[in-house]
Amino acid sequence: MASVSKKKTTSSGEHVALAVHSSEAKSDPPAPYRGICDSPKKLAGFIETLESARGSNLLIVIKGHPDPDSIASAIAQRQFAALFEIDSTIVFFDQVSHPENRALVKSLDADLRQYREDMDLSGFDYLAFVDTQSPHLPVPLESPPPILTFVDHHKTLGGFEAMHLDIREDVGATSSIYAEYLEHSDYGLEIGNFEHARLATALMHGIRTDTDNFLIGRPLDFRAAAYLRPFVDNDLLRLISKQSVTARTMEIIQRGLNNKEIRGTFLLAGVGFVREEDRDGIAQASDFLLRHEGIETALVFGIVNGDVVDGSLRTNSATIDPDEWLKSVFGADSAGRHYGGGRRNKGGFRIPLGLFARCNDRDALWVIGKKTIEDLVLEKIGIETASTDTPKQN
Ligand SMILES: [Mn+2]
Repeated sequence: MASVSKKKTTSSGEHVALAVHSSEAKSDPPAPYRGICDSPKKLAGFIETLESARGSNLLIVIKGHPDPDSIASAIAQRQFAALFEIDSTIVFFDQVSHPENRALVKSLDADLRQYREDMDLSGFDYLAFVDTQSPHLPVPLESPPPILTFVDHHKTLGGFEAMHLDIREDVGATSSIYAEYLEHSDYGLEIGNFEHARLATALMHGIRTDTDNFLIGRPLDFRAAAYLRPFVDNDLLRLISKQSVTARTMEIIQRGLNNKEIRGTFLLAGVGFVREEDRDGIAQASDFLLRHEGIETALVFGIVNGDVVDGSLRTNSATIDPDEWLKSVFGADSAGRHYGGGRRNKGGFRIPLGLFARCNDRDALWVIGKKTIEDLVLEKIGIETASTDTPKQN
């Protein structure tokens, strides 16, 4: 297999790394994935084009509502351009509407500019388009500069020219094409480089969303993902690819909002009965309510599956250690197992209702459960407030 791809390299005469696994690498720790380059000519053209524009300034255009694929592609284009001292501005015209995409832009610190009337788009040497079918600007320019690069995976419409044109209809995401440029050029990603990790994460997310999480991925999408994998920041990827909130979780959050009790910087909310399969909604509600203005600690609880009080604590407080705090509030069962515990800024507890689970009056059961939790928590907060905020009485 390796010899075939090596042959291809030499015959094309391009110094693009195509080799896969050399025989000696087998015994060593696994080498980073190296795939086959689909289009070494396109890659060479891309690099040459950037070189020819060295020192210029570039307007990178995202058309339509920015989505993860177009955002990641634009960032990749900007990082490539920067290697050739090309100064790039990324502009988009339609609002970043989806909350997940707004979170993406924010967490990537992507510096995308939304077009405004007073923005002057005339001073750029070149334009670059990513992840779009046509190069027509929503705001027509009087004398549009040449198109430096046009990289896309939609059905090609033709009818325009670009110094570098790379349209691949058989690829699931434009991000995959940029990943191939990274993998097979001299400008590959490096482990431990913060910017590279962010770019890899953005590209991975772009590929995932455009391929329905690889369900409709094409070969290049999988190869791109395999290449990006070791550079991806897993925490960041998790953050930006958070699934949409389900309707039932939304309802739990709403109940939390309606029933919240705030004491100082502490928020406590009982959400009533929750189905087993919606248990995660309690944690999500806690995550959400922690964002309430002025709140440092949120604790949300409910009765799950009719037989256990389940609660979730989230805190930004410097003084609350969730593990210690939950253990001291709820204590342990007769076998010495604590009802709660946690880690740095989150924790949870589960208290079985035991015999009370057989109570047919759900309203009454909730009243007892809620009162018990509230009393314990408020007592604890009361003690803490008394010991930290108010001077001790003599
Ligand atoms: Mn796309």
